[in-house]
Amino acid sequence: LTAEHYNVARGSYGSIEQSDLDFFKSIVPNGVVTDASDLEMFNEDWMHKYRGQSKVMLKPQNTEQVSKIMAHCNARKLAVVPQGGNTGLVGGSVPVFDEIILSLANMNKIRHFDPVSGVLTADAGVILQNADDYLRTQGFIFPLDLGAKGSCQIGGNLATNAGGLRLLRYGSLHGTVLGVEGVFATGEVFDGLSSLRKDNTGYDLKQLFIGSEGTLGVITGLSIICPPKPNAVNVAFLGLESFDKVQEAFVKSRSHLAEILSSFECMDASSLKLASHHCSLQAPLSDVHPFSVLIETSGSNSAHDEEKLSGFLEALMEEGIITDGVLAQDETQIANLWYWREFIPEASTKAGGVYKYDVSLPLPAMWELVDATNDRLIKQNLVGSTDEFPVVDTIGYGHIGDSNLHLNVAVRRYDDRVEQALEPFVFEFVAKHKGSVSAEHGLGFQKAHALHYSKSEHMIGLMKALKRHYDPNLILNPYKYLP
Ligand code: FAD
Ligand code: 2HG
Ligand code: ZN
Repeated sequence: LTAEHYNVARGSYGSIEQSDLDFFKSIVPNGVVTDASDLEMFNEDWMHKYRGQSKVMLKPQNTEQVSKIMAHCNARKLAVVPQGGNTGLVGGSVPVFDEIILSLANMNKIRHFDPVSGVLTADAGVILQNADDYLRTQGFIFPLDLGAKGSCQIGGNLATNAGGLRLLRYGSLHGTVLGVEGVFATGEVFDGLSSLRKDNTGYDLKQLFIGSEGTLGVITGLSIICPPKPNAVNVAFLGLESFDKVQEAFVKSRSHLAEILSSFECMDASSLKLASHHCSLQAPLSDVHPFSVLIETSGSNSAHDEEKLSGFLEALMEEGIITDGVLAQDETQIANLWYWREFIPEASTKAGGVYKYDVSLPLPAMWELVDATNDRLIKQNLVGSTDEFPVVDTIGYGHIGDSNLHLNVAVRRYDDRVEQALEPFVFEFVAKHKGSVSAEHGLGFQKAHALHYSKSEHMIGLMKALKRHYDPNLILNPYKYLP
């Protein structure tokens, strides 16, 4: 879908001229991409939902080049969209019109690692998997993990303030990131690569970059505190009959497993069925239960952790909280169990497209939203197994430990009737429960207009003032984030 579809008008930005291209080539001789076929995949988002028409992508190799590019774009009022791995799920990483794509892909070096403090300093364009692989060779791990780790970049993770699969254990990037190096829209360099754990000297300005989705500045480097690699990791996959039982299991897991609990993920039967439809692996349990939960523990003593986890599972079984369950016996089984959870986002796109909602809600209201959405789509005669119906299925899954639900409506094609059935219905439900319309994926293009469901006019006014201060010509990631 392009901008016309959404009735958005191009802002009064400059258009790229030959003199701009000459300037860019003088700054990044091998990093100016103008070939239309080379640009195609960077103009389209991961869901194949949003498509821009950028004619130029720039690939700087260092912060100084980014600074020169931004200063030029600011002077010429050329709009810019920073792009990492382009795995974002809210249409934030692709141009809406002809914005210049500023790719961080060539800024991909690990700069420094301190094995005493566990602080990693790296370029923003390092792929998350590469950062984690490197850290593992040093006996550490990256404190964030998510399904897109093979393509997303750590700078993109900061820009979206990604939450991921182990936030309940390692906390949010607002806590683990110790320093940011960035470039504001004007070209001014923000030299904030601290590696101090404690630093109460003044406003914590680096936080401006975390979760601002490239609307205030471009992240070029970061330092982050990383936890030691756990010696023992165990994973269990459980079948449960209701969401009430999921909540009981969660409460108990926190008290019984306590410090070794590292993940508590949940998916409903429709999610698993959709995944199994597109995957040849054998399902973890013989039946598909109304709810499945994946529990992971990470600790330092394998025998101790195994004993704790199996004792916990026995107790859940005896108390009738779980109906069935399996405990992975080796690394391959652990990977297979995780696959069932991590594959769901991809499976959700396979029929043709997907409408994604990523919300924070009080736990008891979570599956009320999934059921209400499903009922609504059925009542409006939009769901069916044949081609005349746009909707294939409505699925719910997510990070129970963080009260974060992913509501996905898998469709054969994008259809305005579906979007109208979903919005503002989903947002109003979330607002009624004082939740958040964007828990971890951000606002991007998709949810900029929905910010007021979670934030007051006063808050939005303050955000706009901040935006005007750091990006006076509004050239960074326009049409996104703020209404
Ligand atoms: P992009 O998609 O390229 O960009 C995302 C946004 O950040 C854009 O607005 C872009 O302009 C901006 N940006 C990117 N790099 C920079 C930079 N260096 N400086 C300034 N702005 C920048 N998210 C979660 O929170 N938890 C999950 O569990 C999770 N799982 C996912 C699983 C899959 C299969 C997929 C496809 C996505 C998932 N995501 C998840 C979404 C998540 O936002 C991204 O995967 C990731 O954080 C984005 O990184 P990226 O490098 O791809 O950024
Ligand atoms: C996940 O938790 C990601 O798997 C993606 O945040 C969720 O695709 C989604 O809706
Ligand atoms: Zn998620």
